[in-house]
Formats: sequence, C-alpha cells, structure tokens
Amino acid sequence: MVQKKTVNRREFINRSAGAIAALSLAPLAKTSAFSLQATPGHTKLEQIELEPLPYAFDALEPHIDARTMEIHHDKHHAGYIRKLKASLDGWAGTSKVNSLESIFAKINEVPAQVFTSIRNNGGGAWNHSLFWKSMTPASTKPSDTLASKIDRDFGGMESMKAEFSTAAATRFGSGWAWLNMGEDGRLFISSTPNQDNPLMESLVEKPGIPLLGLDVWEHAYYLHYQNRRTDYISAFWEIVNWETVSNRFEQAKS
Ligand code: MN3
Repeated sequence: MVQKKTVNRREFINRSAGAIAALSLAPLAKTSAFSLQATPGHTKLEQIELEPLPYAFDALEPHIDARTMEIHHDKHHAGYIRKLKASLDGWAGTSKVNSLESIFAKINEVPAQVFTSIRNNGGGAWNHSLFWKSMTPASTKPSDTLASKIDRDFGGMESMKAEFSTAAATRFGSGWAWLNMGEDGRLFISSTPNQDNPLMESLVEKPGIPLLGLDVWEHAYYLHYQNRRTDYISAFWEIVNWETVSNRFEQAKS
C-alpha cells in the first residue's frame, strides 16, 4: 500500500508537470474580432489618399506652428501614403483584405517582403489621419459619457492627462502615445514605437481601439520646441478635439 501511494503521487506529479508544460505551449488567445468590428471608419485600401488637413496650416498656432504642420502633412504623411500604396500595389495578398484596420489586426500574417513597409507606412498613413482629426483650434469638451468613463477608469481627467503625458514623454526615440478602449470596454493609456499602433494586435502588449493619439516623433515638434518635448505635450492638451474623441468613443463602444 505504501509503495502504491508513492507511485500514485509520482504519477500525479508527472501528470501535473505535463499539464503545465502543455499550458505554457498553448498560444495565447487573441481577440481579433473586437477591433475589427468596432474600429470607427474603416480605411478602404482603394480609398487611401492624402486628405487635406481639416484646418489651415497655421490654425493650431501658437501650440503647433504652421511650418511644422505643412512639412508634417505635405512631406511626412504624404510619404507614408505614397510608400504604402506602392507596397500594396506589389502585394497580391491585398485581394484578401479590404481595409488598413484588417491588415493591422493580422499584421503578423503580412508576407515578409512587404511586412516592414506595411507596418511602418501603413501605420504612418493611419496614425496621422487620426492625429490631424484629433486636433482643432476650437474649444471643445468631452461628451458626458466619455467624461464619466474617464472618471471611472482614471479617477478624473487630470489623472488621465498625466498618465498619457508620461507615456508620451517617456517613449524613447520616436513613437506615439494613445488613449484607447480595450476589449473589456475600459479606457487605457499606451505607447508604441515608430509607427506601430494599438490595432496591430500581435505587436503590442495590449490591443485597443485608439481614441486619441499624439505623435512624439521629433518631426512633430522640433522646429518650434527643439528638445522640449514636454512643452509640446502640454500644448497638445490646448488643441485636442474632444468632439472627435467622443465620437470615436461612441462608435467604439457600439
Ligand atoms: Mn509624424
């Protein structure tokens, strides 16, 4: 009896070890459905063009200067779009996807020969479109619904801004800070390098639907602010288009 107990215990331990090994090998569940269904305004591949800014180049002064806006939009954003279209033209796989968002959701399945270009230029094209629309010279405020969710998830607007600003300030090198809605419906702050964004599910720690994004590449602020990135981040809060952010929030939660 004593011997049998020992064998049983050893079998149990072996079985447990096997179970743990099997668990650790299992791929993590991915939630590709939520961002695809809820991302506002899918960007159809055939419709990718450089849209004009929704305001004049100097409209955001003194917070962002006209020369920066002109170069940023006409050179940088235009360049991302031009290179993205060239990569899409050369990629037969585009027949299987119809929007940038659906490419981002399965970015890990993009063929190696166009992966880097689609990641960088696709991200650059999409992120800047969101960015321009996220700013306005007009005075705006978040909807009551969005404001209450910011209170719930961050403890208030000032706490949300502080967390977002820290993410933007501490992004090493080039990248973005984001306010997102997660798959659980809660808001969260994140940051991505280069032109990655929270829709690129396999590349980010936590995927989400971006509601607000801030470009912290030096090209976004260096002419006016030089090395003072934190001053640029503070100025950004003066020109956020909360109406657009609130609309994105409503679309994302529906
Ligand atoms: Mn930029």
